[in-house]
Amino acid sequence: MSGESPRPDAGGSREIDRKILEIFRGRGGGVVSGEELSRLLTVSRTAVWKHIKALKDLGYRVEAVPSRGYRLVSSPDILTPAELSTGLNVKIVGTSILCVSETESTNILACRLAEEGAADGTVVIADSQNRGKGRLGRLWESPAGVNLYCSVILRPPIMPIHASQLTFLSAVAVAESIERAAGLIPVIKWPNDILVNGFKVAGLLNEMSAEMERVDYLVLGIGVNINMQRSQFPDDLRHPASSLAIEAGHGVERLSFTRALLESLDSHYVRYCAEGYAPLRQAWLDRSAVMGRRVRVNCQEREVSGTVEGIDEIGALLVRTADGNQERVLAGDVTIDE
Ligand code: BT5
Repeated sequence: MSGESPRPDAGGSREIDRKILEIFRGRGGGVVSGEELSRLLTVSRTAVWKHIKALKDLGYRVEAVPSRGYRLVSSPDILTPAELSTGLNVKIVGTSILCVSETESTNILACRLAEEGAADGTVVIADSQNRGKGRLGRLWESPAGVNLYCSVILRPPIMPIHASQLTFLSAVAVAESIERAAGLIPVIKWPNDILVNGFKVAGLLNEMSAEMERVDYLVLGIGVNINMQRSQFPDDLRHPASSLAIEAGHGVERLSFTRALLESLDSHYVRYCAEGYAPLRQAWLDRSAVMGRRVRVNCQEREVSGTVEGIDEIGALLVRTADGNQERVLAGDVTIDE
C-alpha cells in the first residue's frame, strides 16, 4: 500500500511485485527458482531478491528453499491493487484500483480523481481516513488496519434525478458481501445503514456532480467495520454499532470481503446499466429491514410516522400514515417502532 504520493519508481516496482505474487499463486504454494523468476520478469537475480525482500517487509511470508528457490507461504491481510485484482471477475467496477495508506476521506480523493477524468468503475481504497465523512457533516471513525474505506467512481448514463437509485447499489452489494465473506445475515435500513443483529456495521455516502440533464459522475462511499474491536468505538455513536468480527465471533479477511464487494458492485452495476432500476430495487426490498414495518422518520423539519410500503422510482421511502395518506420521504433518519 502506498501513501498518497507514491515513490517515483513505485508503479514499476509494484508491477513486478504483483507479477511475482501471480507467479507464486500460479504454482499453488510450490517452489519457483530465482532463475525462473528472473527470466519471467526480465530482471536480474539480484533484483528478484530485492523484490522478495520488499514483499517480506510488507508481511508476505516467502520461504527460501535452499538450492531450489522461493515459496509463498502466506499473505498479509493488506489491501493492494495487486492482491485485489488478481483473478477478480469484474467488467467495470474494480478494473482500476488505487490504494493509499492514509487520506482525509476516500470520497474527497475520488471526487478529485473524477474531476481529473478517472474512468467509470475506478475504486479508491484507504487503510485509514483522518476525516472520514458521514452524512450532514458527521464524522466516520476510520482506524487503520481493520476496516474498509472505499469510494467507487461511476459514470452511469442517467439523469441526476435518478442518481439516488445507486445508493441501493452499494447497500445491496455490501449486504451480499457480508453474507458471502462473513456468513452473517445483514439487513438494510433505509437509506444507508447496514445492520447485523440490530447493530450498524456499515455506512454509505453517495456524492454527485451533475449538469441539468446528465450525471457527470457519482462517488459511492462505503465504510464497513470489518475487524474493528469494541474498544475502538467511541461512546457517543448515533446508532448502536458493531463490526463483522464482533458479530461473527472471529476475524474476517479484509481482502476476501473487498473482493466479494467489488464483484457484487460490478454485477449489479452492469445489470443496472443494461436493464435499469427494477432488479436493483427488488434486491433492495428483499433485504430491507423497514419494508412493512412501523417507523418514525426524522426529516430535520418534520417527523413522519407510519408503515413502510416501499421505495419509489427515485429512491424515496413510501410511508402510509395513520390518516391513510401516503407520504414520500426523500431523506431522513429512520427509527423502527415495532
Ligand atoms: C454514514 O453516515 O453512515 C456514512 C458513512 C460513510 C463512510 C464512508 S468510508 C469511505 C467513504 N469516505 C468517506 O469519507 N465516507 C465514506 P451517517 O449515517 O451520518 O452516520 C455517521 C454517524 O455514525 C456518526 O455521527 C457516528 O455517530 C456514527 N459512526 C461514526 N463512525 C462509525 C463507525 N465506524 N461505525 C458505526 N457508526 C459510526
